Amino acid sequence: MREFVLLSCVIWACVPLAGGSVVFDVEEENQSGGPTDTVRPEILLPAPGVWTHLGREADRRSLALASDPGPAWLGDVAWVADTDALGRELEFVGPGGVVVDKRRVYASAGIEGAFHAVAVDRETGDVDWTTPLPPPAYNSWATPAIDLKNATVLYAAFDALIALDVETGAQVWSAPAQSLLVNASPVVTTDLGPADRAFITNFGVLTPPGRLICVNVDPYDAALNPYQPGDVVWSAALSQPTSGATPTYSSGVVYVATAGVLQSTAGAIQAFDATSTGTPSALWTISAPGPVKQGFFGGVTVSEGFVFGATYEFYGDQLSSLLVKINAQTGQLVWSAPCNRTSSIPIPVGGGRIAVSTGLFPEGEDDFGSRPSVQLFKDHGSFGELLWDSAVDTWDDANENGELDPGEYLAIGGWSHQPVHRRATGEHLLYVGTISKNDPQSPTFQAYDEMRLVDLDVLPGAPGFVIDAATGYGSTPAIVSNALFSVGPEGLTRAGFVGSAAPAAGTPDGSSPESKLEALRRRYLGDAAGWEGE
Ligand SMILES: [Ca+2]
Ligand SMILES: [Ca+2]
Repeated sequence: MREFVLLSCVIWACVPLAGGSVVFDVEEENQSGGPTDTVRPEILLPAPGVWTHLGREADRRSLALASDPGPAWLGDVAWVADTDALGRELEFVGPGGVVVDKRRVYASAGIEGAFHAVAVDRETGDVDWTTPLPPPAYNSWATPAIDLKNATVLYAAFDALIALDVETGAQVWSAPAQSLLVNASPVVTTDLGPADRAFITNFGVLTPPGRLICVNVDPYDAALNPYQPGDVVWSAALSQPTSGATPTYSSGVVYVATAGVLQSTAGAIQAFDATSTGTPSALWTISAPGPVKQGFFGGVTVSEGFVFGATYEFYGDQLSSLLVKINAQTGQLVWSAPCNRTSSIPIPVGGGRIAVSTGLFPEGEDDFGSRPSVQLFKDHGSFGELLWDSAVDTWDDANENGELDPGEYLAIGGWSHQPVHRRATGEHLLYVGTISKNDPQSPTFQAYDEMRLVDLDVLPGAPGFVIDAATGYGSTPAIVSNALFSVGPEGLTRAGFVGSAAPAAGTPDGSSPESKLEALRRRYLGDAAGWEGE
């Protein structure tokens, strides 16, 4: 079913339808036993306490800082939002992520069969407003984006990018995307002064390929920004067909990864000048390398001058696809390494390592040769090396058939999921969900239903790798302060108590060493005081 969805997206033509302050994060010593990395500055997130994009920020690094650590225990569920103010059931869009500002969580849900934007109070779980939107094309699970400066939340819905007022849900503007929008999540800039922009790619198969759409989001200024909010400033043809091509932005440049045509034309990564007022040519274009024609079905991240992306290859096993590292300035390939198929965005996790959420379960009679896993890679500068695969490295072939069967390995991650890296001194942790296996009819569109916090400095299978686990939610999380927000089968869940509702930290009795979880919980709860309502 899932393969059909992507294949149909790629092969068969579909009817065209309708600046914040810079702070520095000092990378701590490599904890993995490899060579110690030099201390280097990173441009970091402009504001704690908000999560404005898929992958948190416009550069989509999926990084939660020590000041935004997430919940102490994944089982500390503060609330589950499952009905609107009228008591109508909310059917949240399955694998999609959510975004969070200081007041609300923004998500997408069906209400009585109609697609809606939904805003939920982040402290109480009450639904503040709902706004009907055009239906998602091909069950798109795009994540919205928040334009903090203009107080709007942007939804990629059917064939338009739609901006809603964060306070009321009223439509502020709608920009035509010239074709359908499928699984691509919008990005919005905050560092272009009077001329900030939002970007989205449309869905394009065969001919014509998809397009990158540039939309003005700032107020009209005759001299500095002669566009109304919602005006399309330009749209540029991409070099290859697109499906799920989430744009990423960093330092004036927009990056897009495209799918190509299955097995015949490689996908590509392209960079465009985000400040252009005329239709720009690509600053550079690089095709996915290798003899097998690989394609990108998700986004990329930009970190320390490099672009990381990963392909989804339709055939083969845990190493059928490619993780690539590209020089963001020149577009030159630095290295590529075999990885498991995914549309997830690779996550630089410190110590010169990159984590990727990958794979899927067999569906009914179809075994795609891939299993859900987190793969961790080491960036050696000129080449990349797979350090471990959480499925393969926890596998006990109990029935001795040479296959990774259910129950024989730890199942975490999935191709349609964006984990979150939680970094603090001496710690490299990952919040990661597990792709659903509960509905064999349409698992592609189901919410993930397990969430774990794992320690990337421990080998999978070794004691302490899984620090904590919870069931009931698990789709792409957003983390602010001491809370984690994630969609699950029952609704939108907040893990992490609100303010004074947090229980006192447990006190180790001294009879046994304090567990890592207990230590984390004690520190998080101590650190978390006063975060809510900042
Ligand atoms: Ca602006
Ligand atoms: Ca087996």
